[in-house]
Amino acid sequence: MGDDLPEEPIGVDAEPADGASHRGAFGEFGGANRGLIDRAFRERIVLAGVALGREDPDEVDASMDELARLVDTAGADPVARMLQHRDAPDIATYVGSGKAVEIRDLSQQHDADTVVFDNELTPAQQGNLETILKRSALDRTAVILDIFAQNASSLAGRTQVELAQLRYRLPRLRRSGRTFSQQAGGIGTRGPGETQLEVDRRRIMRRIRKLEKDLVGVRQNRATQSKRRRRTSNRSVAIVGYTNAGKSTLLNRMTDADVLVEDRLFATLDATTRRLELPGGEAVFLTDTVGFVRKLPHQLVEAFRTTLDVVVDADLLVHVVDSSALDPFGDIDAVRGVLREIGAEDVPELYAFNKADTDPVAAARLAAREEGAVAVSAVTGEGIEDLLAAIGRRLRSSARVVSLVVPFDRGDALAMAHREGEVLDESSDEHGWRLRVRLDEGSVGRLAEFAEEGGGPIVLDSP
Ligand SMILES: Nc1nc2c(ncn2[C@@H]2O[C@H](COP(=O)(O)OP(=O)(O)OP(=O)(O)O)[C@@H](O)[C@H]2O)c(=O)[nH]1
Ligand SMILES: [Mg+2]
Repeated sequence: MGDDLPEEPIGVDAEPADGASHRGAFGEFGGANRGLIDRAFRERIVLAGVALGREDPDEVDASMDELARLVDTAGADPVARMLQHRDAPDIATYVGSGKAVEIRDLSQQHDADTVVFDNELTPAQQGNLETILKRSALDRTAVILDIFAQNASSLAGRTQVELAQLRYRLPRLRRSGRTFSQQAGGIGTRGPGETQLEVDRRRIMRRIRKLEKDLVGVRQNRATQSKRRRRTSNRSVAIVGYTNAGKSTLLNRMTDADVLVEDRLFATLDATTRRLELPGGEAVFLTDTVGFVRKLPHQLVEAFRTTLDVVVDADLLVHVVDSSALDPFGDIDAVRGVLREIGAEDVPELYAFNKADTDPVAAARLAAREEGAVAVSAVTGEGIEDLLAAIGRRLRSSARVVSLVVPFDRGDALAMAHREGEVLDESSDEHGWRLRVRLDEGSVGRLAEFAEEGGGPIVLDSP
């Protein structure tokens, strides 16, 4: 057993702190087997947002629309929304306290169990709001975590989601004042005079440490796999984009991958890699991975580092955009924001404006605006040949990531690698300095003698 928690769900039976009798269980964390939301019935949810200072009203609207989709995906019904304009958030309650009372009345009118805020709430704000609203107050982060928890299927995916959930829960323990298990801890964990809260907190911290340790192992395995791939001369292309843009459909269309496609946010949480042959005969590794949204919670991005490594290390990103979306440029900005956050902003990017079958004019117009972009339909196959050709062209002209081993007496070569390339990773062992560097073809040629020799089997990620 070691550090493992017992399997019983966490906090399901606890009464709401204020004793209010609402049906909603949305807001309760249920551990690995249970999401945030009670799907025994569709909870009714009021959406609340704050437009701060000079925020663009269209963007605020787009963000609220997206929140409505997120709530729907999580399995609940958005029944009303309320927006407040403020210069700055209220420290205690995010919205003004008068507004909070209005939101309570609106929730009563609509018989809503829960209010979801479009902005990240501090644990204190969440607690204060629940006291005023007399029902659960959640934020966007909690909803996204809930969807992720429902969709995670692989071990790595589940581990990453649980880690993000627990990190979210930890500072919120005090607020709830709820005991999350009568049998917490067991022998040896409950010292004299120790409160349930401390026991809960210690258990969660122990579990977090265990998950972090597991992820280090997963990450090392992935790194070994990607290193083996890199030893073949095949280059690595990652499909990125807004959730539901058609990334998995595109991977399936271009390779024989059999990745789950669904009209649902965050259908994919794991990375799947397949070999793809370009028209010139050159082979590349193509990877499909998790999609992004606006205001993707930082702790989730942090927790998904393992899955997102492949994006950071790619030679080229194919950025898939749903051309029939309401605000494709807002989607693009959201994706670029996450790419910056994970340190992938310098990886060359090729736009694929997808779903051209639904709106060919919009797709063509969007593709015309971005250098080298292609309009495609992953469903009909239209434009795919152009996309393959574009990938080949971009790879030939762009920098690639290579592994170098530079002997200690070749400081000049080390300096050259730093000067001409972007060093992603540097360490040393008995053979010399080991680097992973992004270099253009000219520099690859100049440093060719230091390229790491390789062999070994190529291991593909399991689907
Ligand atoms: N009409 C049309 N629908 C498409 C196209 N590509 C994908 N779709 C649909 O869009 C929805 C989402 O497709 P996915 O491939 O699952 O999208 P994704 O980007 O992988 O989404 P996540 O994994 O959830 O982030 C599905 O209903 C697809 O059938 C396309 O070219 N045309
Ligand atoms: Mg997908």
